[in-house]
Amino acid sequence: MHDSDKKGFDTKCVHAGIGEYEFGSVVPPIFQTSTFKFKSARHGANLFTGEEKGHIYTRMSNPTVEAMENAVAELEGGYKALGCASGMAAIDLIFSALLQYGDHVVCSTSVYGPTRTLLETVFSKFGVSTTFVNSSDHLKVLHAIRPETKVVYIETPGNPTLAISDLSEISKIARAHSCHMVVDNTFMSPALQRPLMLGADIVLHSMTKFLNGHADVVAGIVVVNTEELYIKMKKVLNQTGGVIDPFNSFLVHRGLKTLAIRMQRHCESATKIARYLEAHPMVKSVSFPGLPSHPQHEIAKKQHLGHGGMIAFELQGGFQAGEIMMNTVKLCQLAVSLGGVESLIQHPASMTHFSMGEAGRAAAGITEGLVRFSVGIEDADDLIADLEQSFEEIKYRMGEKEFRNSI
Ligand code: LCS
Repeated sequence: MHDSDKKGFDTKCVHAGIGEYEFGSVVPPIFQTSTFKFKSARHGANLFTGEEKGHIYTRMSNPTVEAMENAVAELEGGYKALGCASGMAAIDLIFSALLQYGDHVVCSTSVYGPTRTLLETVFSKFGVSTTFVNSSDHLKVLHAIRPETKVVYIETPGNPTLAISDLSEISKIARAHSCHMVVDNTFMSPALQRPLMLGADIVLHSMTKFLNGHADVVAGIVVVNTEELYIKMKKVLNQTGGVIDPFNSFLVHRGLKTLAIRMQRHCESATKIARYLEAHPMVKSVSFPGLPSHPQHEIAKKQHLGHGGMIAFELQGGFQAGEIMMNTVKLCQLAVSLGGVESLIQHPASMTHFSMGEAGRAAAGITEGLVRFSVGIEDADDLIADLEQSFEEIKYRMGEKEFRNSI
């Protein structure tokens, strides 16, 4: 057990990855440098052979980046982490490091659109095949595994439907078939779900979302549970070069300090808003893991420490009503991305999941009228008031009669 394992999660958020610095600086300095001077030719050579420890070149390692990586690894309970240029760069790193020609992947159907597209259009070119399954039914994962399956890739809650997959059950299946179990933990963050503790081998994040939390950085991270996996990933990252830069690392590290309290507020507000939406006559259905009506609510209770800040809902009045809502909300902003302090609303079928195509979306349960809401940390009552005035606009613009007919 690490000494830090004994500390509470909120304490770890504030202190993880922070060391002692020059001038007594409380905050890690930003080493905004591409390269590091050697003391001598021998010193440079020793750094390359590994006989001496130190930094050589920022694509290989950088102290500001390492501080942030150590913090995220500690929060996830992993061995080490690798900062990447984006969430997609993190996903690409995992597949590039673990797969080769002839290998097979089992992947959740409800994943961020470009994750599916990456497997279908890029990795397929290199002879990697993928079976997409509704991983909310863990037996579907089991039945999709073939002798050549190397990776089981799960996103839970899935983007944008918020479908939940049982991580303990699926990791048992992956282990029994010698597959690496990879989990995209972007929607929950380690404050609410720790996949490595539930049997996963690798966790990744789009740190663009909750980990940074302030909508001002694009970044990703891969957290691994063994030294062997770390060495494998590090070698590939060094060759492919999709690393995070020092300034973005600094910003993410700063964001991590408030992760626990931000997530607490996201959870409280999203629960209140999900209940409001579920009771609203103009809402057809609401998907939020914390509602008893969520199909996998029992699994969510088992593996979440809170149910997050993401809600998906379907309006009565379908696409047209959705379009009016997006054009009339005032406090909630119409934008893709999620997990920031500000509330964002978007339409997956025409935006984040457009690249999946209609068939892909249908298989993932993404209806044309689905609205995705990333609940920020504003006053929940202000957000509800904003939605309410938007519902009034829908009624007004569609006309009571036309609205009823479209239901
Ligand atoms: N994984 C999940 C679950 C995501 O939601 C995203 C981005 C990524 C990975 C990729 O991360 P990125 O490269 O953008 O840092 N999701 C987005 C979304 O739903 N709207 O805009 C981006």
